[in-house]
Amino acid sequence: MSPPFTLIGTPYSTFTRTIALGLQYKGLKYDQTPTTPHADLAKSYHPFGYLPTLVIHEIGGKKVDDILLRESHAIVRFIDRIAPEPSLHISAGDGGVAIEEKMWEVVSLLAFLGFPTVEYGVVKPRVQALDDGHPSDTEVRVQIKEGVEKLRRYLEVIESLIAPEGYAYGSKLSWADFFLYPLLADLRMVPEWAEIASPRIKAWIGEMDKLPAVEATKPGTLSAGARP
Ligand SMILES: N[C@@H](CCC(=O)N[C@@H](CS)C(=O)NCC(=O)O)C(=O)O
Repeated sequence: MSPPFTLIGTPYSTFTRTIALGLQYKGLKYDQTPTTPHADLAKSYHPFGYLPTLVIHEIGGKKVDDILLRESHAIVRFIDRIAPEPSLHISAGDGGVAIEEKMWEVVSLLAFLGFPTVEYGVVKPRVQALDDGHPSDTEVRVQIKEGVEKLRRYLEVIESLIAPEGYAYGSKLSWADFFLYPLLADLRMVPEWAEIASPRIKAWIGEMDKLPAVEATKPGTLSAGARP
């Protein structure tokens, strides 16, 4: 029997991995169709060729005409509705926050600013240079200097918004962790990680690494040595 969902997107894509982490964590069965952004396949699922799209074949055991759900926030809402447990939400007090919506504040900062700051500012140019053998290490450091500083400040802000230990909200795993993990797992693969990642961020990623969902979604990612 084929699974009720198909996740469209290369495992290398950070947003795709966020959704894969959620599906895995909640025990939802899915196939994954790898594609890079803006490839014909991606465009056939997403009106702007972005990743991911979740193709819904079945809801609650009932077959439906395939529904294409795009945009990670919409997909997360769907996943939460059909599989509320185990919850990836927080409650007031978790990680010291006053209200539960603080998790969505961080998710939004990660989704809208995290990708350009981590990936375009640092990881992609650095990986390209490592793969091509040029520009040299010295040259690439100059090229991404501004991006590295921006990322350092960005991560300081994120760190100021999360709990001092454990997951982003202490003992409560949440969507914030699943939006942050793919970005920082990529960052860990480049030399800038050692300069930028604070002890808190390193401890956080160490906790995340222990999750079976993290292990299950690793193949095909930069941290597994893959390329898109
Ligand atoms: N708003 C989208 C953003 C998704 C996104 O940026 N995905 C990346 C891959 S990880 C992408 O498709 N990028 C293509 C581009 O930036 O042109 C969402 O939340 O799903």
